[in-house]
Amino acid sequence: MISRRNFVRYSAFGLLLAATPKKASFAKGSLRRYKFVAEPTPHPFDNKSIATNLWLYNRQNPGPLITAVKGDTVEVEFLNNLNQPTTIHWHGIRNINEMDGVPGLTQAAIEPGGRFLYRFPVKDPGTFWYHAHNRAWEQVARGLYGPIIVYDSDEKDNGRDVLIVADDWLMDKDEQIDEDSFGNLGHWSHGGRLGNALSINGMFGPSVPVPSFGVARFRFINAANARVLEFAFEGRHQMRVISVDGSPCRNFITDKIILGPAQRLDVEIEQTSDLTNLLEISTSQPLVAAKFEPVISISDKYRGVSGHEPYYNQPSIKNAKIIDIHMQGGAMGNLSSATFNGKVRELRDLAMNDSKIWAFNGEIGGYDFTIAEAKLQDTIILRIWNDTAWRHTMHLHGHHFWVQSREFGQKKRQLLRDTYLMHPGERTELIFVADNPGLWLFHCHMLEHHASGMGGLISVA
Ligand SMILES: [Cu+2]
Repeated sequence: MISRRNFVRYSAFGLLLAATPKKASFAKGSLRRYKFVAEPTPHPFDNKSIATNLWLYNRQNPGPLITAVKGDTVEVEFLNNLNQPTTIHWHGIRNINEMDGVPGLTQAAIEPGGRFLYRFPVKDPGTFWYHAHNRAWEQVARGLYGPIIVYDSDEKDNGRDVLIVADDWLMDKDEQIDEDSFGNLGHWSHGGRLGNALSINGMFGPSVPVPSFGVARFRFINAANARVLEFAFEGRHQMRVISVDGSPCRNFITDKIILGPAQRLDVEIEQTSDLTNLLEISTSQPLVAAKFEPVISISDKYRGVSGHEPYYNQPSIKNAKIIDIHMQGGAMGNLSSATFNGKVRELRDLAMNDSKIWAFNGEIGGYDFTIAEAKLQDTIILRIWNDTAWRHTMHLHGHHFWVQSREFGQKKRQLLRDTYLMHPGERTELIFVADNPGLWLFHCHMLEHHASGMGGLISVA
């Protein structure tokens, strides 16, 4: 297991990041146009080390920030200048199916040199992100992702939004992406490909500008392949969680947050003048993830999200359709054989010959594996048992689900999410109204787990 997190060298370099987006003051229903090019790009993570060869959108890590207002349409003219096919998935956006960016399911993969026009409405205000979805375990690990902020119609950024995009990189001794570890079965059968370097907004240990006083809203995004991150403000300042995965939640106070891969959390801090460092505390050795750089805010006005509601309330489950999902597999698991392409085979054989390690209900998942067939407007309960020795972040495309979250300590919290961090042995129910027609993926967002069998389809017709 690689747990070296060589953070000493990531001391602050005083590099200011453009952490806050440009003022958003466009009218409701605007067309928000972007042009993205994916291409190999050398990227300096700090101003000491040599550049690392990454694959990036528009030569940036994170990729360009997309901002929009609820009700807008986002358009991204995309060119693939990589040497392998790719697609872009707009994570957490309740998208139209053919814009969801899943290769071989909602569109053909975009070949090298190929173009694709993504165009879709954004219906929900909140913090979202986008990332490559072909060979995601490699393409995301090489840097292909970026943030999306959708404002509510009565909101705008006034310099009090602080974006924190966190990633976990596995680097070799030459400060390059550790390519030898791609496809490593040890990683795939354990907790995924864990890194040894933590970036915030594309930098190791950067200075992040925050308003010098008053309230601020921090938008956290975990872009890591597999690492579950935990953050606290040095001095254990209290924060108010106001939104999860782009859905306003019943606010709660905490002094630390947990974020599985692909999850987002928005928190408010009452008084930014108290802030010094952002700490990552998931290991026994807390790391300084970023230092805060006070800047004079352009405004002392701040409008919170109190009064904002999730896009739907928890539905009645009286006539719900229950789908049982028994998750098995991985190292130290109890799965000895599973069905793959219609044939029952030993797990050892599947692992060695096909890199398949995880199963739902005894079947290795894939794009031809249907978990559930729903009719439009059905209420669905995914009754899941994580019968493995590992955590998993279960992500549903095209919908958000209600869950009694056990992610934040003892108290259960009723949350509307698109990605849920499940603990080993946990049984839970993900409840949603199937109101978006199409074929949608349901999969673990530890990207190596998905590639090795932990995923399937929910059809909504
Ligand atoms: Cu998983």
